[in-house]
Amino acid sequence: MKDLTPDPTTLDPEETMPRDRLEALQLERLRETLRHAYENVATYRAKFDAAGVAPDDLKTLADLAKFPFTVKDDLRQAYPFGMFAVPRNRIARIHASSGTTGKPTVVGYTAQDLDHWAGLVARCLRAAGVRAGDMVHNAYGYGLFTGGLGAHCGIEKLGATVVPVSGGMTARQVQLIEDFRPKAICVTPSYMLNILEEYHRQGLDPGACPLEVGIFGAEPWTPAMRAEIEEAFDMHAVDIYGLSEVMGPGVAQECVDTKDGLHIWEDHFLPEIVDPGTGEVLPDGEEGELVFTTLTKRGMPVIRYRTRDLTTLMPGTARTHRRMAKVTGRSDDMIILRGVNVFPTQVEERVLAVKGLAPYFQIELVKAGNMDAMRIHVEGLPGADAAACGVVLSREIKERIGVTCEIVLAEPGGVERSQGKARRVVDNRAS
Ligand code: DLL
Repeated sequence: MKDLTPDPTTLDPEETMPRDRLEALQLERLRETLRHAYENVATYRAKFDAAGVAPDDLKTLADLAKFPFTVKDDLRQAYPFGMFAVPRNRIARIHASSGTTGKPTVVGYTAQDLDHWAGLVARCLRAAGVRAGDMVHNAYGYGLFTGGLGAHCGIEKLGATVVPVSGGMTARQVQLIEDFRPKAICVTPSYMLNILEEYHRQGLDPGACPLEVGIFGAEPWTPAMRAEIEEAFDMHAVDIYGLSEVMGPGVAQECVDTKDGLHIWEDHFLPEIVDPGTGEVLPDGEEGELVFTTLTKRGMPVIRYRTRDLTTLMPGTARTHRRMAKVTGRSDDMIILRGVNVFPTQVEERVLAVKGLAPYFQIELVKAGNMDAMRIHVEGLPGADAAACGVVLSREIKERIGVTCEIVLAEPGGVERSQGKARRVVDNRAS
């Protein structure tokens, strides 16, 4: 793999700002954001009033802990535009996340918000080793999902060439990669495995593909998955994180030269880690739920937004901004099986560790009498003894995760393939 370390002189000055200056900037922006939200959004005004706090009560960054949290349900209650902090006609673009039930969560951006967003995604791409003039294949879905357009505008902002492919039509994705010869790809890691399978199907060598780096996000993925992709394609695989409520892709990015967690762009987003049960703020280094306050968004600022994503904050390395560890999972995706907490990422690690199993899996939850049970659907690789691999997987899961599960071996191609964000868990307990 090539050394893609960016030229340090091309970084934004904010990326390497000394901590004291960064924190002074955060405080100034935070004060302004609290005022803007309180004065223009009924939900924030009501919440602050009920908690007995006002924007002027914030004297230090630590004072943020006095302010109430915002949760997804607050955004749903305000559907569609109640969280906007500027008149509707100043909103330049709307995105929405589908949500599994009920109404989508709507987010809005002013022209300036869009400009910041593009600049931050450009920053992410540069940290991943992409430079002006490089070509980037963008396979994140276009539309209301923030992935496609979010990455698109960042690629353009960096001065790179964007190929706006969107998701799906995997055979065509491979053809375009082979014919256009992009240096980088933006896509979910699970869909990259689909692309890998298509390379094999077409009899092409993925190791000889033109890609040098993949910017993978929108779902949790493990170091084992990084190794799988890097080895198969002979390319770097780095992590990009974000969520629509806070902006979209580009809230945090892993640097290609260190691959040691994701730098959160702290000049625009203030992270906290809280105990998911009590809401108490936890010190850096402890795992908990990630909470974000935006520092520059005007269209739809969010104050102490509970992401449900579980991670740990760590000091900066390649940048002065703090890092977050790879997301373990969402608290809503946690499976509790006979008292043991299980995340799909733990299953992913175990499936990828068994040589002879294909890197696809799906977890099915079922009822066995009164108890919940977990089935794991997997496939053997061509020529492997799938049954023996299944026995190894079941033993590994028992030993390393501490739960008993049933392994269901599917025919090659039998496990559902990701079309974007992988559906890792199917809950059939009610049926
Ligand atoms: O998934 C934004 C995005 C697009 C990020 C493309 C990166 C690349 P939502 O659809 O609102 O936005 O989903 C946000 O996806 O709260 C996490 O649970 C999960 N997620 C996003 N990035 C990562 C990541 C986009 N790198 C939700 N690792 C978040 C783990 C991630 N989970």
